[in-house]
Amino acid sequence: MKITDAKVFVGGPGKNYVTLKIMTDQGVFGLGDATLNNRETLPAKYLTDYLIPNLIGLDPRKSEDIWQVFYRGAYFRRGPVAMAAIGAVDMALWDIKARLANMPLYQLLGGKSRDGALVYAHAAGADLEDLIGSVAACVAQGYKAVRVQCGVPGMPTASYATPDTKGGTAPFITDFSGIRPKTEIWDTERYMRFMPGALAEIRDRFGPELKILHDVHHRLLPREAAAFAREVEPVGLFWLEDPTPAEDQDALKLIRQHSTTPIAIGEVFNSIWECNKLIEHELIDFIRVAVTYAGGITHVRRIVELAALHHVRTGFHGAPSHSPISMAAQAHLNIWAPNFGIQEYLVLGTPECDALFPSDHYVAKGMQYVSDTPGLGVAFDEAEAGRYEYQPGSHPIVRLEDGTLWNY
Ligand code: CS2
Ligand code: MG
Repeated sequence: MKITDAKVFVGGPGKNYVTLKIMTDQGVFGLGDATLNNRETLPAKYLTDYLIPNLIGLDPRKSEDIWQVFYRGAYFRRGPVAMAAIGAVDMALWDIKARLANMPLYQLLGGKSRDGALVYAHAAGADLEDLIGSVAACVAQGYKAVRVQCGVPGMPTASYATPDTKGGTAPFITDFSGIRPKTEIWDTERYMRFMPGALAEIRDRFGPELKILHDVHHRLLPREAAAFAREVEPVGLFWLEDPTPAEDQDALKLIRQHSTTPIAIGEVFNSIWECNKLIEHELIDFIRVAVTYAGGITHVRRIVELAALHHVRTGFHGAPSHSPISMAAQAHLNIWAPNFGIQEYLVLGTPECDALFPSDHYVAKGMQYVSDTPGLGVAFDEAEAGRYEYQPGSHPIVRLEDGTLWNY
């Protein structure tokens, strides 16, 4: 069996999804997602210029060897661009393998460990009252877990993932007015004074059953993060996400020494080498990697297996930047992983997105259910894809009031 051709499509409804399709001489094909938010053309180029020419003629069933060749053979290893491109190839090869076996992917991983996988929705408000309305809307839809982000009084501009005005919807991160980023202003002191009380108020309003998550988005220094995690302990958060940047894996020790608030980290990691210490030293509770830019199913499964040895549960990234293809790959991992925790899930299901990526996976009452369609269980309508093209966009950057660049 041989790979005969592969194509890359960039575009989609409101997002630049990077979709890979690998064809074989037996008519079976596979799909992968290489979307890297606001850098989408780069994994696409890595695929067309290097990986695809090297794939032609290979046996698509050798997914492990192909992964090793692309990872080690590059000499310069890792990084989000290469790992997103390798990840897309890997997903497509697993899709082919499972289609050949005539089984849904989760059967090849070890079968179902649960009927449905818990997901969390996003709630956001320009102020606390606005946020309470947004949380209530999620609860009314049956979500059992909600990430809450709130505008901070006196903060010079709306901060991460909060709407500028009341009643607004939380903005998608990408600004499609161009590739030059807008600037948000951040003030740690205002945030630290306000947010613990806001989280406590959400707990009071919605009671003990609701799983409350909060994303600090790398904005605090390790000492501030430790103080914050300790202060919010009475709220009983499901998790506190990215309290401080984790490039310095040892910095997380300080948080652990001062607090038992569960910590979730990893959405920006591309490999096991960025989280092995966090996992082995049990400094986090949830690992947030994504199959897209952490090297696909082959590599993320390795991270999940390491995490399982250390009581670290999964909480894969699921921002709307991921296409339904990688969300499906994650859904199969979630339904199998013995150490599954939760899945971030943003309603992708616009009619346009469903038309481009038809699938029978679904979310009901805050749980995700995986279809038994062989493979990843997602199709790709190439005629629909022809309606879209790449739109340049950017993430904001963050500065302090005096102009110092800060962490987005
Ligand atoms: C966020 C992301 O979902 C999350 O937890 O941190 O939305 C993140 O801002 C984007 O993926 C950046 O591209
Ligand atoms: Mg996050």
